[in-house]
Amino acid sequence: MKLYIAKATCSLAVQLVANELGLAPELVHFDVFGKSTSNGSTFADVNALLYVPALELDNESKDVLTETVVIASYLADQHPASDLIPQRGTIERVRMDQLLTFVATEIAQKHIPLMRKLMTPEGIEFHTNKLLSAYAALDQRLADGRPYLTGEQFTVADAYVWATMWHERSGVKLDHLKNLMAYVARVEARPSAQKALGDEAAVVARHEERLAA
Ligand SMILES: N[C@@H](CCC(=O)N[C@@H](CS)C(=O)NCC(=O)O)C(=O)O
Repeated sequence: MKLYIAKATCSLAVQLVANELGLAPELVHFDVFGKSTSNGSTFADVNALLYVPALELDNESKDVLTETVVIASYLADQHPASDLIPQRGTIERVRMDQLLTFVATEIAQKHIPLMRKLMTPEGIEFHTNKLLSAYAALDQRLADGRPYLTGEQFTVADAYVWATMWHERSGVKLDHLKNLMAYVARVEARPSAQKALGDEAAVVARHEERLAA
């Protein structure tokens, strides 16, 4: 499989999930600003909408999956024994899909215009308050001392929240959310997260070398 990623973005969630599962997709870096890729391919041929993550499967038709929630869920569903996601059709799965959609829409997509400095002062205030409420809801979930968002078990939702902790780039202050910050450090300490960061840095460096050559 080929996983298209960008530096410090939601694609880290998919990398982390792949690492938890012991998968080793080939990583291709897409520069979201310069639009080039680390292997010289044209990213528009992979995802015409020009965003990551995108996962090219190994099947005959080389299907490409997009959307962080879909890719992370697909990989976890292929390996049910990993317990990274509840089984489809259960109420636990519905709750998980609810949580993943919440992270995608109320966190990840609220950050992006803030990080890119695209907003009016009113827009900044609106998105900042939305993010504060969303993160406070996660902090509240963790207030009973559970290690991960749904309890003892690490899941794809934890991977996604960790990958979208962009509050510093967005200028959103979260230091008061002690449960959340301790939880994020716990996720980041997992070998799968550390490997994701190291692999990302390596492919970004290879891409930069290629551009400089
Ligand atoms: N709906 C997509 C959005 C993914 C997305 O926003 N990706 C960002 C990085 S986190 C990106 O590649 N942005 C480049 C762009 O939109 O130009 C998802 O949830 O996966």
